[in-house]
Amino acid sequence: DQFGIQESLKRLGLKSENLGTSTGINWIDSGESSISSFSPADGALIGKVQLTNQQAYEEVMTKAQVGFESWRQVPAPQRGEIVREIGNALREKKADLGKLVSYEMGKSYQEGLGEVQEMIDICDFAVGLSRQLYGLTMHSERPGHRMYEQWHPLGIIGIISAFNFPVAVWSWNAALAWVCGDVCVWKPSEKAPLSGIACQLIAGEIFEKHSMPEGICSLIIGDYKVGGLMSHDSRIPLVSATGSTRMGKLVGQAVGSRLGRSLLELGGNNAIIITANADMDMAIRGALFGAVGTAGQRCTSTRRLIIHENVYEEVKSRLASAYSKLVIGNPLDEKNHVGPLIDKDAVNMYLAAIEKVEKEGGKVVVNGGVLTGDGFESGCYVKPAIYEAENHFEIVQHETFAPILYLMKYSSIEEAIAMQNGVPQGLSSAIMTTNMREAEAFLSVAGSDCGIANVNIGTSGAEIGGAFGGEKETGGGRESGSDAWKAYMRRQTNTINYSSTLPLAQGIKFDI
Ligand code: UN1
Repeated sequence: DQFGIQESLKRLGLKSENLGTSTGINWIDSGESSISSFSPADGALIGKVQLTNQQAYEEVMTKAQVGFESWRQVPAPQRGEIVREIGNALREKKADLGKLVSYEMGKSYQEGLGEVQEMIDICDFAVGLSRQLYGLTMHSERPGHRMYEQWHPLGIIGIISAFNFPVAVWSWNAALAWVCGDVCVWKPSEKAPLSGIACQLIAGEIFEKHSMPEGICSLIIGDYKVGGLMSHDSRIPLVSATGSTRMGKLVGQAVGSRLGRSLLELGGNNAIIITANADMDMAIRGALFGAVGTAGQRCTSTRRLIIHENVYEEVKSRLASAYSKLVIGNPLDEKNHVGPLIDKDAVNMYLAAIEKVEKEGGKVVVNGGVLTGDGFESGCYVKPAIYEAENHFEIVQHETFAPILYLMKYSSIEEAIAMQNGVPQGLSSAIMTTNMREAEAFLSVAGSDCGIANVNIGTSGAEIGGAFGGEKETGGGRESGSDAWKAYMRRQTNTINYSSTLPLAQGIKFDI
């Protein structure tokens, strides 16, 4: 146990067999079979987690309904105080949780720590927000009348999260939902369930310490079928789902058919435009981390580089030389830059994408391939690859969750922006330039159509203070900072008549 994994698991309260389904710190035995969580880092079994069935789900939902009845009555700043303590508990457990995330998901330990930091940051944000759930007041057209709006909690929030950010995405939703007065039912990815259980224990203990109802914070385990229980459940007014566009369409349609709300955070196909006026050191650094960080498994990963023809060859050769220096290996070993993909299915999708881009006419710049031998026994380690491709290629139009970067050439900024926008997804985008006209054109009404548009920063690594999400097939949802909290509340407009007559609005006369 070179990296102290077993001690971390113990400190986080994880066992080799875990019940999974829980309300607060109370486990529900569903009697179902278990799923096994294997580490893509070394292929070892980390632990087993029991699946949630319909009956266990019903138990969770009943507790959640009861929990909401009292949680909504707790003043928002007091709810914030509890979220503050959850943030502090995460500070204490940062190293252990970061290590588990790295080991279970395969991202580097540094990125595992970064993910826990995002959780701490959103807790801090939510604490402040708990005193700022502002509504507007407006002037009534009638004398002796006052109008204002207030924000009330929605109820039970269903959270479906993906393997690539197995814990942070939950926290962006849960921390906001809790200060808003909602309760949460979370289905973490079935590919990283132990990280979910660790978080459930951390938050559950804080609610328990404050004698709060267990149903404020619940966990269910399973695949899309268990997620489907939530999508179809009209007791859940909002389902927040992060994952593939395919999954998002299923969730969005199911929730929409009952006229519920969904907050969708789906695939990206993010590009960096590198102009002839770019600071080239920054452009290479930004593209490199964007494309190979998290082994290309962020929804914000850089998938396309749109490069001005005058600097195309320079970018291509500098990137190829940077790629040759990448060290691939165990994500817990801090000398390595790139860890494994999540599982063998992901490896097969990576290989299929490489085959496809070659078939469509892509030209290899840096060869990919699956690594074998010492240290790569899990079969999940792949080499980050670069191809010259065209934007209209079917594979380029598609999000492949792997480190494959496509290079393309442009000559005018308008053309570059059209290429950047010319994909079905609309999450993140960036331009590398020191030229003010280019930067402003990219940010203008005729510029990037994405939810995130950066200048001289790569496509990944959004801070929690901004609203996070994207357009088109990315699903349109916004979570995390800015006023994303409004999605977790219902707005009520109140008109109060303090006069002694009852005039009708719009000047309507109605006398008898
Ligand atoms: C995701 O990949 O689902 O902007 C989220 C980033 C991170 C979040 C990514 N803050 O790269």
